[in-house]
Amino acid sequence: MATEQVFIGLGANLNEPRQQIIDALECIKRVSQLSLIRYSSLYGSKPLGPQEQPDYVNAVALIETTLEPIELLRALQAIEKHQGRVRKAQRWGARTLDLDIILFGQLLIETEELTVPHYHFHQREFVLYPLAEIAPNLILPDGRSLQSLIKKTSRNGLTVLQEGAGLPITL
Ligand code: ROI
Repeated sequence: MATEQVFIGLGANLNEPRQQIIDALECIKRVSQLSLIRYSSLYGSKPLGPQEQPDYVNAVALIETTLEPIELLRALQAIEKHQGRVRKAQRWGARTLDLDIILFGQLLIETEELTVPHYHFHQREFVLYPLAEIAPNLILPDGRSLQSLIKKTSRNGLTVLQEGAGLPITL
């Protein structure tokens, strides 16, 4: 497959969530056929869904890959599993690590396992603002600009926890 630019959303709210995100970025770097190009700061966000769970740490990463979408999904699921994610019955409950494919080049994918662009991301402040930090001029496959979505989405208490440069990662 040709090289595609892919944005990945990272989220965690259990077991030292900041460290979960940093470890996940390190793991992503080690996947073959994939390069980690850029990543956002770490953000603190209020839980979307049930409120009786801890705040989240969120970030977005840009990678380049020659993997097929389903192969990338499998690689990300392996990292989630490696970092102790157990899929629970409760929908929208707390999680040690969530890795979502937000955009895969300009592809539209709709299968049982994978929907790209990621459903609802265009209303989620904890995806849009980190995304804008690393790709401010992004245009979505449907022609909308990222900036137009941001204008419609409040920060909802989103805070920068740690500037990107604070991560112990060398690209
Ligand atoms: N809420 C926030 N703030 N961040 C997330 O990454 C996140 N992920 C989820 C649900 C449970 C929907 N809520 C979230 O999967």
